Amino acid sequence: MTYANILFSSESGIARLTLNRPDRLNAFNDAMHADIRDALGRVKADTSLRALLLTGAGRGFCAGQDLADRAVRPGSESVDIGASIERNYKPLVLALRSLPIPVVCAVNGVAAGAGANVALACDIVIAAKSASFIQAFCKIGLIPDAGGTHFLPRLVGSARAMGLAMLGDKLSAEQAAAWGLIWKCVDDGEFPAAIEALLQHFASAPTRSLGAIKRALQASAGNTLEAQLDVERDLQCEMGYSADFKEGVAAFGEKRPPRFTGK
Ligand code: T3D
Repeated sequence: MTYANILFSSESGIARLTLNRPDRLNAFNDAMHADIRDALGRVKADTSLRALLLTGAGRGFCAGQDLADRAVRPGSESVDIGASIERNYKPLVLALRSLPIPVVCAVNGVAAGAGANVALACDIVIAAKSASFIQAFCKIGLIPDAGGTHFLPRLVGSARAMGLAMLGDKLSAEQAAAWGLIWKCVDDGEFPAAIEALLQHFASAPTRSLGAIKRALQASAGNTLEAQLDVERDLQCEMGYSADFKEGVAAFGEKRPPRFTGK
């Protein structure tokens, strides 16, 4: 499938989506959002997929909303940017969060504004050492969107979330990993191999259990302990009927590596 603003492919259980407007540091515009929506629809519909990679082309990951599309100046007409969030960013974040397969975000360079928060919406975020994260919104009089006010305090605590959001300073990938904002920071030279190894791992993992883990951890953010114990019971019940659970237990007993099918 060919798109104007992203690269998209899917093969051997792995879908790969690359934001592809490198001269604009892969900033989002309406056309790119439409491409992403279409590609994510294909990912959702393809039950053979076992992982999705999201990354950026060129030296940046994503610089957030394309500000060239926001022709506002002092004294000019205002733009309803809430409509843009409703149309583009909210569906994007919800689509990534609800995919039943692991979503790996390979942050290859700067991730700013909504670019940073779309990365944080993914399940496993690995950044190259030269990458960085910038809650750039306050520099232009906005608030973190694309889930930033949800993800930041949960990932790094309210003191760091507040500092990041109110100052808009650049956070290095190393510091982001040290703070627990992301899973890992990897030397630039080792970055492609590390991402590939992770994708190959997920391509032969028990996909249904990973999807259930994702659902359970997301649910925990708003649940009491008792409600969360119920979520765990129900999801574990589902897993108990899965082919991969039977294979996992059999492989353990036979002292061999499991051959998970994702079913
Ligand atoms: O409006 C709505 O829909 C609401 C939703 C809002 C969501 C948001 O994301 S708001 C936040 C928008 N993003 C930003 O404010 C970040 C703006 N960009 C930057 O601050 C810097 O570019 C970076 C810190 C990300 C990177 O800096 P640097 O020095 O590495 O690169 P650069 O030279 O600034 O950028 C390279 C080119 O990309 C440059 O174009 P040029 O001069 O070579 O022709 C620059 O203008 C362009 N670019 C970078 N970011 C954006 C952009 N063009 C359009 N929109 C951008 N966001």
